[in-house]
Amino acid sequence: MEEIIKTLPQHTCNWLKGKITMYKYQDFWTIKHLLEGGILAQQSFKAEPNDVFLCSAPKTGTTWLKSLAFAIVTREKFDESTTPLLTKFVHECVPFLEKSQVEEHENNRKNLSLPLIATHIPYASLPESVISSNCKIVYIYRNIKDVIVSHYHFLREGLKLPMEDAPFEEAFEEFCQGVSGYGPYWDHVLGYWKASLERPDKILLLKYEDLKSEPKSNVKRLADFIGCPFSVDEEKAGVVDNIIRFCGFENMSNLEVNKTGKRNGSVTENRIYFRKAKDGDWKNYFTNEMKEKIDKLTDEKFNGTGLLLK
Ligand code: PAP
Repeated sequence: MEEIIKTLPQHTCNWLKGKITMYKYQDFWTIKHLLEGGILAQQSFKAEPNDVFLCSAPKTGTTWLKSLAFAIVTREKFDESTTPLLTKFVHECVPFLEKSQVEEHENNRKNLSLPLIATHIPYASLPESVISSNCKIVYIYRNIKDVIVSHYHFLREGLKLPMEDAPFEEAFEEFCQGVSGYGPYWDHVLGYWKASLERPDKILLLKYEDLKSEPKSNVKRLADFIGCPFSVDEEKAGVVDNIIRFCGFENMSNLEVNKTGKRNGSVTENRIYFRKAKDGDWKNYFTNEMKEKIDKLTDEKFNGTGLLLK
């Protein structure tokens, strides 16, 4: 592993006081321990046809998608007063491919019959078995400007750097150059988007903003797609509405585990995954020049796709 990593292009993030170095592997950037986990997964992870992959670039709605999918697939086992989401951080309820061991997936499959696995790995670099097993993939993406702001705060807060010590303009420039978690972000979205056109029955694309504006139809789409559709009786009984409310930002960000907890063996506080969840927060950070620059870049990359990231 060290041998592979040594040969890769590196970038040290100056705006983070040099405390984070990213490595470029197979056309995407990430930090060392996630890269190691990703390479191990590429070498040894065996997907099964019933697995459901929850894929995303960082800060695009991963935590939300995981809670919704977890609540949907476990709804017969748990209700709102017994769900593990009450006491366990979402990212521990749904295993993360790059961080977990093969045994963890096997235990989850056996004990909870949980088919969910999350990853940030771009489509082209997924372990080969994810494609060959023909398992389902849900991909969430979000307005690039809000992703940039969310990404900025997440890295900064993870290192406990105050805003005055972490210049946003530099973070912005770096993101524009493609150096962001699993970036370039455009390529991440395009990879899953193209795959969804080729395999529409296996890959569902959801947009963060759509999930917000029309939660019910999108949550039902998600449930249908992952093979756990809501029955008419469930809908009448308010099960869909309850899942939307429970997994909503207001409720999740106020659960004790998400306010004060930390992940096992991690110094990162769970609360940094729940910041504002506001559409258009970028307006508080971007200058006109920044807006024009990112819009132009996005237009160039997405020309002809019909995808809207702005
Ligand atoms: P990750 O990829 O590191 O797991 P991810 O969950 O994708 O992070 O992104 C976090 C963003 O989702 C935060 O956005 P913000 O910085 O603009 O506030 C976070 O607030 C938002 N978020 C977390 N949970 C929810 C939720 N239940 N509903 C809506 N947005 C959420």
